[in-house]
Amino acid sequence: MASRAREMRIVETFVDCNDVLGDQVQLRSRAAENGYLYFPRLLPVEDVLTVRHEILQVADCHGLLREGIDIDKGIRKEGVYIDLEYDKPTPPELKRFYNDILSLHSFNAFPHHAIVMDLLELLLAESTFVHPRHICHVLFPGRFDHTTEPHQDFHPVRGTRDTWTVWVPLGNIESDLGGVAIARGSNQLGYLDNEFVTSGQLLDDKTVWHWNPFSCGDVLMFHSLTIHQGRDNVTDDTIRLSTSARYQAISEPVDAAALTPHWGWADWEELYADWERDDPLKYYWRSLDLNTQTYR
Ligand SMILES: O=C(O)CCC(=O)C(=O)O
Repeated sequence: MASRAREMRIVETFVDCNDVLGDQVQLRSRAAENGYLYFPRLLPVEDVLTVRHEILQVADCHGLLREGIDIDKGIRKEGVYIDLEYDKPTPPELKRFYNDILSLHSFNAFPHHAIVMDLLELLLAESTFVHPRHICHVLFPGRFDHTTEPHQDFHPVRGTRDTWTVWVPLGNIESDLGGVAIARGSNQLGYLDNEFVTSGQLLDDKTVWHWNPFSCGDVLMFHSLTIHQGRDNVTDDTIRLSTSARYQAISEPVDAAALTPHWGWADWEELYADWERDDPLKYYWRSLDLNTQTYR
């Protein structure tokens, strides 16, 4: 199975930004230069592992994990995978599995982590809005045609260009699990034709990619114009889990689609079915004065 990711000839490690964590000027300067900010071990490991555990419990309930092994290891049942079938109807079992993840309270609360919100507020210097469309990335081993191809998030996300994606590995991601790589400085190229980005035509062998294995607690955030791609999961049997959420200044335009659940296989009412009736996380964006636009 061919990978959808572009081959990376030049790979350098991410620039560690923990040294400028509270410094708005330096954060903005690194962000403008590289298109991303990387903070190793920023989040408490236990906060990340709680979300990981609950997602793996869902995977276990759906019969995806190998029996007799600690579920937290994320080992798939032999030969089993669940993902989109291109050019075919979406398997109903994938919809049920993914909607069960999107229903988790911990999963929905995670992007609001105070450490991440404080960081974004400093960077954006405004009240920050986190899109409720939180995404869980589940990559099964050997499913190389499901490795995320190079793209700019502005293409699917729209709204303001000054939107940041916060990508968090749910657990350690060693080299063979892959993770996400950044085309360094690609944010400076502006908004590009998506077809040329995904096909790799705009990238060449001189593109400098930043990537390294991730540890649990790491946070990688990148601008909406920054080209990034997944790396293949070449393990024999381990599922790669990560999350991504998008942040912007509350006064900037936001696409109405960003207020809906990812993939649209369920609506919020269905996803909230087992939550407390008056949970403040439910529909939290409805009480905010958003600049909502419809782009399609
Ligand atoms: O986790 C991945 O494999 C890809 C993540 C990604 O492309 C994104 O968050 O925009």
